[in-house]
Amino acid sequence: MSRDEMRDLQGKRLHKLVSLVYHNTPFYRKKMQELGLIPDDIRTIDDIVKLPFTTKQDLRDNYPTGLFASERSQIVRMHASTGTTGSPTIVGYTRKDLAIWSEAVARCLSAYGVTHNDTVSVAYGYGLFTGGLGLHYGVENLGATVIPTSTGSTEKHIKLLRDLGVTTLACTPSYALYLAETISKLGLTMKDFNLKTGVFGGEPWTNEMRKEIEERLGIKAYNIYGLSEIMGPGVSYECHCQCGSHIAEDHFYPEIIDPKTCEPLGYGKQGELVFTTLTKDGMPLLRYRTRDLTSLIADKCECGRTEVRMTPIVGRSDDMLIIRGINVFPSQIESVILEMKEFEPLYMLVVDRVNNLDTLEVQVEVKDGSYSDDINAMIALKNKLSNKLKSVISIKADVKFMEAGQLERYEGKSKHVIDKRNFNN
Ligand code: DLL
Repeated sequence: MSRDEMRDLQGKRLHKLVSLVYHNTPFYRKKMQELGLIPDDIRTIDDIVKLPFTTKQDLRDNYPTGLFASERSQIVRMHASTGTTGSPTIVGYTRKDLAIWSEAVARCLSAYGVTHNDTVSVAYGYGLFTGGLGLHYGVENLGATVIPTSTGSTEKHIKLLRDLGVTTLACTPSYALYLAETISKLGLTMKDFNLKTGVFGGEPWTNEMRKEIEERLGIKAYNIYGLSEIMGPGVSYECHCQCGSHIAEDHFYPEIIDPKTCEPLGYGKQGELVFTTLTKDGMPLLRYRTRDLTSLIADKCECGRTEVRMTPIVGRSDDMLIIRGINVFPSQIESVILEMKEFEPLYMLVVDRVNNLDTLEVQVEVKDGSYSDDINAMIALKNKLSNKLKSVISIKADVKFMEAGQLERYEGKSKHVIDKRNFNN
C-alpha cells in the first residue's frame, strides 16, 4: 500500500474510532468535550493531534474496565499487566480484536519466514501476560504447529525442542541465551536440533545480544515488539532486512512526542512512542503514551513493505524496569522493604546483566535492634525479604545487607536504581 493510501485508510479508521469512544467511553467523551471536540472534527489522520493523550495513570484511575468501549457480553478475553500499586492494568478483547491480534502476529511470523511447515515453541509465559497466548494464536492462524511450552522447566523444554524438531523459538532474548547455555551444559550441540528462527521480544535487547544468540543457537533472531495496553506482541516486527521494526500501522497508528512537552516530533527524531488503536473495539485507546523511547523511519524498506519502522527501544521515560522480561517498579520493592520493621526505610537497586541474564541486587540496611551476631538469624532474615520480594515482583532478587550508614542519604530527590545494563547500542 502506498503511503497516501495508508494515510487515507488510517484517517477513515480514526474517524470511526473516535465516534466509538465518544459514544461508548465516558472517559473519552468527557476529555473530548473539555477540548470542545465532536467526532466529526476528526476526519483525516492529520487531525489526530487534536485528540487527548491517554496515560497508564488513566488506566489505573479507570480500573478495572472503565475504558472498555464494548458491552461486557462482547468481551471474550481479558489480560492484565503489573502495576505499581498492586492494581494491575486490565485489557479486554472482543472476538474481532482477537482475530486481528492473531492475524497481526501471523503477519510478523510470515515476515520472519515462518510457514505452515514450521513448528513453533512458545516459551513466553501463558496466563495474564500477553506473550504466551498472543504468540500462540498467531502461530495457529498462520497454520504452523504450536507447542505451548510456556515458562518453567528448561530441561523438559530442550527435550521437546529436540524430539519434536522445533524450527522456531519464541521467548525473551535473555531466556534464549539461558537455553543456549543449558543446551551446552547438557553436552548437546545445535546439530541435535532443527532450530532456524527466533522470535524475541518483551524486553529491550541489543545487536550484540542478537549476535550472541544467533551464534550460540545457530538461528536467525528477529525482534517482536508490543505492549498489553495496545494489544500484546505483534505491534511491530522485523523483516529479513533487520533495519528497524515494521509497525502494523493499519491497526496501530504511531507518533513520536517529546515526553516533557508532548509536542509531536518528526520522523527520525527520538522521543516517546505513542499509539492509537485504529481497529480495536474492546478497549480502544487514543494516543496512548507507551513511555518507550525510540524514533520512526518512514522510507520504504528494501523488503518492499511500506509500513513505518521503529528503531530499537533505547529506554523508558518513566521508572519502570524490565528485568528478565518482567515489569518491575522500584515502588513495589519499596513497599515490601518499608513494610518490614527490621529494615531502615532505604534501599538501592542494582540491575545488571551477567552472562546475558538480568540480575537484581537489593541493598538494604538492617536496623540496629534487628541486627544479630547469629549468622543463621541473618540468613533467615535475608530469605524472608527475598521471598516477600519474589511474591510481589515475580523474580528472585539477591538481597545484600549493607553496613549501617552505607546507603546514601539524600536531601532532595533520592536515587533508587543503578542500571548497569546498556541498551543504547
Ligand atoms: O511485553 C508484550 C510482548 C510479549 C512483546 C512478548 C513481545 C513479546 P507488556 O508486558 O505490557 O507486554 O510490556 C510492554 O515491554 O512497553 C516495552 O517497554 C517492552 N518491550 C516489549 N517488547 C519489546 C521489544 C509485552 N521487542 C513493554 N524491545 C513495552 C524492547 C520491548 N522493549
